[in-house]
Amino acid sequence: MDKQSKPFTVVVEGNIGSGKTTLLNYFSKFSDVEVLQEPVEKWRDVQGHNLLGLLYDNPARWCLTFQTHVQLTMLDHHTKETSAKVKLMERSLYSGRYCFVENLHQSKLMEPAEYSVISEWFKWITNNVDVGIDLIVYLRTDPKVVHDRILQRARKEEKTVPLSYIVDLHEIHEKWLHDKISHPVPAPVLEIDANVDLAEMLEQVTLVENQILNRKR
Ligand code: DGT
Repeated sequence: MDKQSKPFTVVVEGNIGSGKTTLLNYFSKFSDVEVLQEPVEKWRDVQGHNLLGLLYDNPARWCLTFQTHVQLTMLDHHTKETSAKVKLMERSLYSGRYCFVENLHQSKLMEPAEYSVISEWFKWITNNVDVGIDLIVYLRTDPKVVHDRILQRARKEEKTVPLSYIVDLHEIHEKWLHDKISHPVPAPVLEIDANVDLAEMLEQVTLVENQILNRKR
């Protein structure tokens, strides 16, 4: 396939700790799939600044800066050219805007003027840049299950994440991708039960592998 053809673009969505990285790692073994992991490491070192750390330490001060940077790194992934047939991305511009920005707005951590600015950027990008996607894989979880996983993996910036934050993010993902009542859903949604342990989740993934890879069989 030449560089200009558009790949079948799949985005993996789900709460923090739902198993997105595990799913992406599984697909990295396929030669015709380009896997784009979420650039958490980039967010931890923006010219020496740990934006993720700043966000969790003082969300009201840093959330606009953080979301602006997330939007840039996601735009980079959406527009990245590839010769692979399938592009598999961890999260997207859409979950940045419809889940995280929305949650910051609803919880009043983000100022209304800041919400308007980031929303205008999002609107401009989606109206003027080809950021279309073909499939959303939604890893569906219970908040308590992922909260336990988050505490267990002990990423230093996340050590004080309260269950209530995970519940809010869960509800916002559900309204968007399961109930489909809050925001536009930009592609068909394939739901996977990600409450089970991650090895078991991968077994379910193998059953729908052809659908994720847009293969006929
Ligand atoms: P996984 O593999 O399902 O366990 O995925 P995680 O938890 O490694 O990745 P993710 O995207 O759920 O979250 C990574 C960290 O970055 C987590 O502390 C939440 C934060 N994060 C990710 N995207 C955004 C965003 O757009 N806004 C905000 N405020 N935080 C975000």
